[in-house]
Amino acid sequence: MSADLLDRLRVAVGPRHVLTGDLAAGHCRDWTGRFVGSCTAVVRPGSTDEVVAVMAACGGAGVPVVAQGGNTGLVGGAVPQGEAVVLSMVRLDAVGPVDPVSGQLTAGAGSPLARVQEVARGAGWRYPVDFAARDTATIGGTIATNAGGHHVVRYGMTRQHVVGVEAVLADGSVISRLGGLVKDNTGYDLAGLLCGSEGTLAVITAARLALVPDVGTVAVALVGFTDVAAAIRAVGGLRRTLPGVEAIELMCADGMAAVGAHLGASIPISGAEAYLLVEVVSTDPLDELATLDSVGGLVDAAVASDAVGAAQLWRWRESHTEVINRAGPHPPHKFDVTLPLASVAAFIDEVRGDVATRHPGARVWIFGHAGDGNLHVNVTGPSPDDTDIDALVLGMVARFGGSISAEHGIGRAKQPWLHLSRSATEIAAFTAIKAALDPRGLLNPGVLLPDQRLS
Ligand code: 2HG
Ligand code: ZN
Repeated sequence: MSADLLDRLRVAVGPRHVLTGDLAAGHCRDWTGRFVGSCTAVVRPGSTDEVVAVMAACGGAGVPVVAQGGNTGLVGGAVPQGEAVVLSMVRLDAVGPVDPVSGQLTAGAGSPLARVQEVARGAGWRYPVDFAARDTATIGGTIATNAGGHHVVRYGMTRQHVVGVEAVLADGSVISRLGGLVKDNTGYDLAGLLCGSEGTLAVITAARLALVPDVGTVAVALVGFTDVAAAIRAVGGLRRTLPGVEAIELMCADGMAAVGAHLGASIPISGAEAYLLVEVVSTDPLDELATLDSVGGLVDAAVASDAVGAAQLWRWRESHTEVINRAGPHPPHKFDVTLPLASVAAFIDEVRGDVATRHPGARVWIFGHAGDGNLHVNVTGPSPDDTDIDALVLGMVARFGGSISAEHGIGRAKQPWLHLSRSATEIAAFTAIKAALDPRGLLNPGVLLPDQRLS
């Protein structure tokens, strides 16, 4: 079967774009190294027609297809298993042009996020979805996970910016809605459905994206607080008093110390137990940030209003993922969760306490997007397959009324825990949608929902 399928794949995309063996290995593990799988081959289609041909070949052989963008996801959602074929989207990377009238552009699924941001800026617009993996993460991946990032507090998640998509369905047919109509209430919103579907319903090949005007200048403040509770209490006031606020990010003292050691730099302010990184974009961002003086629990603040200084302050936030991944002894267990904002401080106390009791050698790292109540709880120490730690943290999130995934998706990491955030009726509806669009269960099986071929 495999040799025959490989032949068909070579015909579909050209022999140079069918990778096997060592060349495919890097596509079979996630960025953290926690999730490792296997595949028959990695194929790199160069057009939507080639994606269709790959789907036909894999469908004919009954082999699963796993779409993969930059492979920067953090829940194992793009890690193939068994004999799956990885559909690497990186060659579908055409971006633009920007339509100056509507402020929209069309991007291929494999376009790096940073490239889309750059093309938008070059035309006086911005694509506001942004996060540290911007150079590698692809537009298709950000849509498949409904990515969030730093600017959600002002601009919302990826779904808010997707006007339409082109996608190949499991049977090889193509849906295409790239005309850019903002108002279009003609039935089910298929683009919206594919946002956050994690490659389980269709393969996204391109998207029409809505941009926002690139106006104002940026200023960033690193603000130190006496403790996490004070930092979280400040969030509502910051949103009310800073009309141009674009990001309110949380960091803790232990994470900042580890980042400082990694960067070989001293934290720009001292004496704080918790930090908020606050970004403002407006006509006079420094004037807005002057109001910080009156915030309760504030210890000190460092402000940057030029691009270099702002980037330096952002390094303190954006380096967390890399530093934690190196902390060892194993890749971290990553819990991207949302809590009701009022419960964030109590949750952090309890999760640190319970992990210390049940896993004495483990370290808990917490940072995230305070403006959205989105915490990135990382635990290092437990081995990759230790599910007790997953049960502990995610169970606690559910008890606090939170969600077990804020912005990374469910993937493989949280598939067994979906019931903590979704009712049996909701999961039944998900299963019915999956069965309707992918009746043979060949699209990313085992991600988000159980592998239906096994039931
Ligand atoms: C971020 O906000 C990303 O930096 C990664 O969502 C979070 O590494 C993480 O846990
Ligand atoms: Zn994040």
